[in-house]
Amino acid sequence: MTERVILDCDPGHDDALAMILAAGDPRIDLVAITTCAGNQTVEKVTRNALAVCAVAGIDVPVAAGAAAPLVRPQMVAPDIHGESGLDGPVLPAPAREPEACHAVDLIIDIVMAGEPGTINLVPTGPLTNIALAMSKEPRIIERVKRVVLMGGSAGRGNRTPAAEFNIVADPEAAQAVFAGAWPVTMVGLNLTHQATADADVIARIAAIGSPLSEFVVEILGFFAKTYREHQGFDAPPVHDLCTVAKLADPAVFTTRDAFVAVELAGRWTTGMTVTDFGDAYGEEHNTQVATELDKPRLWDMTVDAIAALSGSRS
Ligand code: PIR
Ligand code: CA
Repeated sequence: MTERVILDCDPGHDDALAMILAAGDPRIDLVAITTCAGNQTVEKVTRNALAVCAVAGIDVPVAAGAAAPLVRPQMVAPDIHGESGLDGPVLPAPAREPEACHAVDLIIDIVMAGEPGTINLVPTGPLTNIALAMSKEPRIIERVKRVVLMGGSAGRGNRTPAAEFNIVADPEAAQAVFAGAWPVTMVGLNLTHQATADADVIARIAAIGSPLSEFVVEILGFFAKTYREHQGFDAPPVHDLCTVAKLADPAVFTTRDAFVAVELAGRWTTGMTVTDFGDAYGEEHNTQVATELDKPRLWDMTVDAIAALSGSRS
């Protein structure tokens, strides 16, 4: 059985890896890619998504979405992802045009046209498109199989001490998604900081020896540099990749149920994903929170996916 996925992303170095795994892993049926302003403007991240599709031979609809958060001013991340949002490799010309429709409408159409309980939403950027889709067509909430999102943290943040970028970039949207009556998996920094692309992994990818593997090595090279300079990491954590990996193989990380809410009114903590594994607030546990990563499993499937899209075997 394959998992049907709509990937809602803001590529983004780790988003690009998520796209590649979603397209290259036989256990995932990538139905569409939608984009949201986040790491860069929606124009830039949509262009980047199309460029990744061209390099990787990904042939699915790509629709551009929200250009700005629901209520707050826009926040981008050029320190980590560069001015283009995907600095490092030379980006090829897009091989296809974006869809004429808005990402929100594409999400609604696909979910409403599919059998109930068959479509997974995988957001790897701010949650603006997902929140807009929920309010425009609330019936998607009971039809979606699961939301597996990269965002938040059960511990510290990265944009601020309390908050992770994707959540603090549009906290009102994130709160709506966590509060929705659908199954949510939070793949937060407490998990994704375990998912580093170490030297051995980069050597395995390079050994595939294809234009795509070279592209991935260049992506990881740039990401490694900014993560070293700005976050003090020895190797870059490939956050977004972990969401798709979970749907390909649930054994890739463990989860614990918790109540998660997004702080919307904090003086210093806005965008924090307050995670109650116990019963401190007396609230029903609404989220499966990612906890322990099986890192070899993550990289084995990722190397295999890159090799599969390269037309060779690893
Ligand atoms: C990564 C991101 C944004 C800011 C930093 N410092 C690092 C992007 C990644 O694409 C990922 O989806 C998420 N946001 C991690 O915070
Ligand atoms: Ca992202």
